[in-house]
Amino acid sequence: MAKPTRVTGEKIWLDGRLVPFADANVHVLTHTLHYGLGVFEGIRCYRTADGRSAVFRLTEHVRRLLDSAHINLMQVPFSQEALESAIVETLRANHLTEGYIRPIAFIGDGVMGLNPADNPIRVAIIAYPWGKYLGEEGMELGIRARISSFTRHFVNSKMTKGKTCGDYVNSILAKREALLDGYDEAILLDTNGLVSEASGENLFAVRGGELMTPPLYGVLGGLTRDAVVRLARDKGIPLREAEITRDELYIADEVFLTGTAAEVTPVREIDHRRIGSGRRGPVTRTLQGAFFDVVAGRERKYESWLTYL
Ligand code: PPE
Repeated sequence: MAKPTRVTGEKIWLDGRLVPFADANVHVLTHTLHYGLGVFEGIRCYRTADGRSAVFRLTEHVRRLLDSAHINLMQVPFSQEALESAIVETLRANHLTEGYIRPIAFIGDGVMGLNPADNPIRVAIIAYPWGKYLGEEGMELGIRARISSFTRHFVNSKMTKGKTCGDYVNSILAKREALLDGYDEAILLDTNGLVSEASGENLFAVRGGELMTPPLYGVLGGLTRDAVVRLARDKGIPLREAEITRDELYIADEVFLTGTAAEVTPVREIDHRRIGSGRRGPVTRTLQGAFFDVVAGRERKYESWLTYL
């Protein structure tokens, strides 16, 4: 399991300007703090093979942030272009050549109550180093997961295409339960009892050389998921969106998770059942390798996914 490290840095972008790290504070009446209506993103910047640095799928992440805001009736007072530049500016201001970027749009203070009325929509961008989300060792050996006792929100509760702050209470309950029980990660079932996603990652399973992943309607449209789908197609690996039961995971040859933070992480065990050979399988290894080639700028075909600093 990766040990959590305290986030520090030099500057944070807040409402249009860079401020010293220690000054990026908000009032306790911040509406989002009380009710959880805010939206965020997770983006990674990588050192590329030629020694430069590039943000992975910047445009699409900012687009998803604005989509999340739109779903939640929040009007972000910055354009797509302004936010993209602000992210690059924040990385530079923190002298980061590699790291994680967390933009968040939230509702500021003013009135209380469930109607946030004219409270300001505020935006912060934080950038900081973040290593392997599920541990260095997990990337190669695979992690241990449990099926959560918590159910993923029903699609008409969650608004699955939004990355909404409050939705993550469900993920935190699942994650902490898993950690307290000695696992690395939680996999959540939906209200029909079918596999949806992990606490902060999409999920893929492999059986008989075929790749399966739960349909988009019930899960976040992960940009890493999308990258893996395309890379699988390039490699001629058959893939289908499928309704997956928990026991189909138990008998899968391979299971892996995808996410900006988790990248491509193999799962070696679920609920004390060994998955396949109990270590990173060949399909996972191929797709993980292909993913790291893309983010390192070693794949011409996907150059357009990289925004160089
Ligand atoms: N599902 C969920 C619920 C989710 O939170 C993420 C990202 C994904 C799927 C994968 O999406 P993408 O990053 O576009 O491939 N989770 C973010 C938050 C992690 C955190 O602990 O904070 C992330 O990976 O940045």
